[in-house]
Amino acid sequence: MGIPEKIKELEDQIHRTQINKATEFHIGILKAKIAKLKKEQEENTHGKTVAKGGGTVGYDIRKAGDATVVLIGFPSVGKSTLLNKLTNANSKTGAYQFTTLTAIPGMMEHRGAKIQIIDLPGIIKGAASGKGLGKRVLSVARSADLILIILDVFQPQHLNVLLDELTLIGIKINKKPPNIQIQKTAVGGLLINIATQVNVTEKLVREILRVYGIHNGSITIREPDFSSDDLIDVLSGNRVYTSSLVVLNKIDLINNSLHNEVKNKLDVELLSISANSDINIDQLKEAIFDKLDFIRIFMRPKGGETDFKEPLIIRNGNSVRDVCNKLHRNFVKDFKFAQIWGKSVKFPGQKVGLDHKLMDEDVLTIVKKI
Ligand SMILES: Nc1nc2c(ncn2[C@@H]2O[C@H](COP(=O)(O)OP(=O)(O)O)[C@@H](O)[C@H]2O)c(=O)[nH]1
Ligand SMILES: [Mg+2]
Repeated sequence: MGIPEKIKELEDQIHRTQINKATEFHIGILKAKIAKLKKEQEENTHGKTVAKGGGTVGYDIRKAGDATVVLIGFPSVGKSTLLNKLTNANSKTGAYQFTTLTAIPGMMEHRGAKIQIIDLPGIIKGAASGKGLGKRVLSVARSADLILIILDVFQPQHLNVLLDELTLIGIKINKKPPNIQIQKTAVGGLLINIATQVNVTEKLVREILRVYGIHNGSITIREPDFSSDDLIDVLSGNRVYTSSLVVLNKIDLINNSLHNEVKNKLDVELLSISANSDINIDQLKEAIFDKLDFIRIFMRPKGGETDFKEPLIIRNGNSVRDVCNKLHRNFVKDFKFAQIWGKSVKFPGQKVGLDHKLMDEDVLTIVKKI
């Protein structure tokens, strides 16, 4: 039996099983087996693509700017119109489906940050399993810092389809990676440490690890709402965790009461805009900027004056190393130490290393070896 058939059989087993407390254990293991097979399948097909023509999966777009945002939505919801509105790009728009057949990047400048925005061909139900250009489109989304989900006011029901497709390709929206640490060892059996009150039994954790061939090592789970799915995600190792923003477009075409009705039905945090009538475009720029969680760093050359005029824009959580990489490719190699004045240190001028995490408005001096 091939991998697809095995997956199908396990999925059928799940469908036949009633979901309740008594079957939780059984279903957890079935899910782990499916995820493991899918991972194998993914690795196989990837290997084949490379062997065939050295081609890459996804569109060959070079990341540029301080962060990358992708526009995801069904055909004709207004993605290209919006890209043209937000950036200097000129993406073809049209009242017919599939006007955009490739990925088109543009650059948006906002509050000193350069934000790359990528317009993608529309995706439809079944995209993750290869319908239309879906798989390639979604693989671009995997590398984005923020996903803008664009909806047409007349088709709000697309939201769930899009979320499902993103999940299927391994993109977890607005979720943090589960707090689970796994350390494999060669011998010694399994040490399972569940630090939080959870519903999953140690036995299930053990069995899921076994499906993934882990028989020795230690696992620490500190995830408050831990479920067996979280563990499977970590073991699959191919999930990405991305923030997203839902944008409702074409609100120029509806009245207030219909607008409210749509918003209530969707029941998610969203921003309503009109890409071609210029409604809430500035608010959207602001929302994108906020979601990307930028911080500003002021550089001070060694022994010189701080440049407060042109801050360096980085993401919250970035380290001195990230700044070095951004400034010059040799900076990490030549790095001796850094000094910081600001919120991320205990005293002004404190010396720090490459892994030190910066905070908004830190003043930073990088001292090189030579
Ligand atoms: N009324 C209205 N039409 C829009 C709006 N945004 C886009 N459109 C129109 O919707 C059609 C599809 O737009 P396009 O940007 O090509 O959609 P895409 O396929 O998602 O890239 C075009 O005819 C646009 O002019 C909007 O905010 N309001
Ligand atoms: Mg388009």
